[in-house]
Amino acid sequence: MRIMVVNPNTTAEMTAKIELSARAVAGPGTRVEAVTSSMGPASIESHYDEALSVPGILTAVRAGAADGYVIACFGDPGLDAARELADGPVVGIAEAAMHAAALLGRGFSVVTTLDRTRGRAWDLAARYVAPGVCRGVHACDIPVLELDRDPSVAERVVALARTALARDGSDVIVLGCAGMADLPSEVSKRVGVPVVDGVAAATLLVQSLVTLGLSTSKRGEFAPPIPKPYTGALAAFGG
Ligand code: 2AL
Repeated sequence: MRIMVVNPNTTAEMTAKIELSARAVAGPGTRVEAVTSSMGPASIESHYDEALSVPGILTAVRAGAADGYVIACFGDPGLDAARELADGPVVGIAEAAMHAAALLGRGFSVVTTLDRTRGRAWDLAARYVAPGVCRGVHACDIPVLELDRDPSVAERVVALARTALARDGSDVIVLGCAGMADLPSEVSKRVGVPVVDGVAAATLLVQSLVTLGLSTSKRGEFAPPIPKPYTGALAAFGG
């Protein structure tokens, strides 16, 4: 099977990290193709970035012709719209990580990038897990593109994870950015609890759904969008 992992930001170095994480867990019969969005912000760390990342994500999904799709940004941008477009299942990394974390303990804490991204993470937790399961969302105050450049990242994530576990009384850590996809083993070893990277979790969820022959229901809400003219810069998205 072919799984397309879409990096919704336009930074190819981050796509390479995402690809490694997805390939490390994919089964022998699974081809992982990681793609960098062709338009939009270099990193996604505001509602504005997130909104403007969606056309690039939908372009990639429309062109993808894969068996299933991962949206590899922790805000799960464009997830519902991608479900309307794609034939195969589509899973977001926050969605996958939070569902997986809920299977591993009574409660989890999210460790994310900038403080301003915490609201979106809380909104997604309210959608994906029962009240009280997400116990806290903590920001390490490292911008997304610094995750690759700052040598102190692992140290800071470990320190914040320890604080989060103690303060929230949680059992599991969820990494709140695709740019942290290289960290779960080291952080888990050092803090002593399961640490979930959403890129790996979403890749295996999509692989499982495809293996089960399951995909998004097209009965109602997620039916293909109604064709209509789009104007201006979005004219190509009309039908
Ligand atoms: C992210 C992410 O996963 N990719 C990106 O560009 N921004 N999430 C985040 N919380 O900063």
